[in-house]
Amino acid sequence: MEKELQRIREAAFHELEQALDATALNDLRVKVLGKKGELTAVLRSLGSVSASMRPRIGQLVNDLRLDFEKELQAKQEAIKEAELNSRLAAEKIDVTLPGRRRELGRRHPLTLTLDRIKDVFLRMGFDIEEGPEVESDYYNFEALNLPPDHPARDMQDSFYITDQFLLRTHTSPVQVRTMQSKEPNTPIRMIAPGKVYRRDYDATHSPMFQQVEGLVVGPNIRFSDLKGTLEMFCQGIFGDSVKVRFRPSYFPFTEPSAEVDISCVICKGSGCRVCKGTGWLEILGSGMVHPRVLEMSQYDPAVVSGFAFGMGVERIAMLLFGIDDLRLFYENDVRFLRRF
Ligand code: 2NL
Repeated sequence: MEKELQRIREAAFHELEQALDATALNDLRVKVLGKKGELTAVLRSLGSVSASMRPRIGQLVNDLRLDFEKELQAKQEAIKEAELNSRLAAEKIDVTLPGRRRELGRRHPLTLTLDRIKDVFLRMGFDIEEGPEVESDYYNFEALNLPPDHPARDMQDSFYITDQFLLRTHTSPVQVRTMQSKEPNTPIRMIAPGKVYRRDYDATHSPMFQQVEGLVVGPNIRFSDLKGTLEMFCQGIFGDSVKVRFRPSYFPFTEPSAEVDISCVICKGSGCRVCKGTGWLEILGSGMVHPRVLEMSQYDPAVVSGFAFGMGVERIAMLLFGIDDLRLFYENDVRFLRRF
């Protein structure tokens, strides 16, 4: 029996040394001291030991229990301390390390361009109006004097959502809504910037692009007002030395209509690849508001007249920054975006 106790003692202390964590220690405690443990088994078998030996064995069991408990507790504390130390080491922060550098963002070239366009018109006293991107057939086409069979209404060219609703193909409906929100014949001087949608995609067309349209209505608004305003606009964007010319054109919502060209910003008019040798670049469509368009929004063409215009923001940005592929604006390649 004494030998058996000696073996239990050696094994228990050996395993105690090997134990690496709290779980291993607890397993060992149960194995040695537990109700079904080794020491309990020895006490149970005390009956088979001679009465003279019993006190000695009992003493040995008690000594072993006390020694083991003491060591076990010491080891438990050591493990707890080691765990705490490793957690503190993991949480350690080197306050002398340099900070992480944050790269500054910058504005998108289309935002820069649109801000410049808005700024030029704000200086001329224009208001900025916005409206929904999902529009009804009525605001997008009908109120603009586009007959039901006009090719611009084709399902092939527009994103229809239902029979009567579509993604707006220009921002003109914002001008129509503005006229209809006012007392008839109230003077208006506004621009409508925003996203528009057409079913088109190549190097010079995107299914979503940005447009700025403008509308000026009031008593005695004449073609000379259109010319003066758009000339001021072109010089405000491209510089005072830019030349501006007006060419006859056609839009269903204006009569007469004119296309606006500027002298080529690349070759200054001598002819190059960008202006296809002509020395001129087309940048705006414009015209005097068609009497039918005024009437449909309760403005009386006998009392007021007006002019309107429209331009693509991407096209102006391409000319301002010398960009040759419109798709670059939407790819968000940081090497492109960093240039501005
Ligand atoms: C272009 C041509 C244009 C208009 C837009 C307009 C709006 C109303 C009444 C009359 Cl409410 N006209 N807008 C007029 C002429 C041309 O845009 O080339 N856009 C990119």
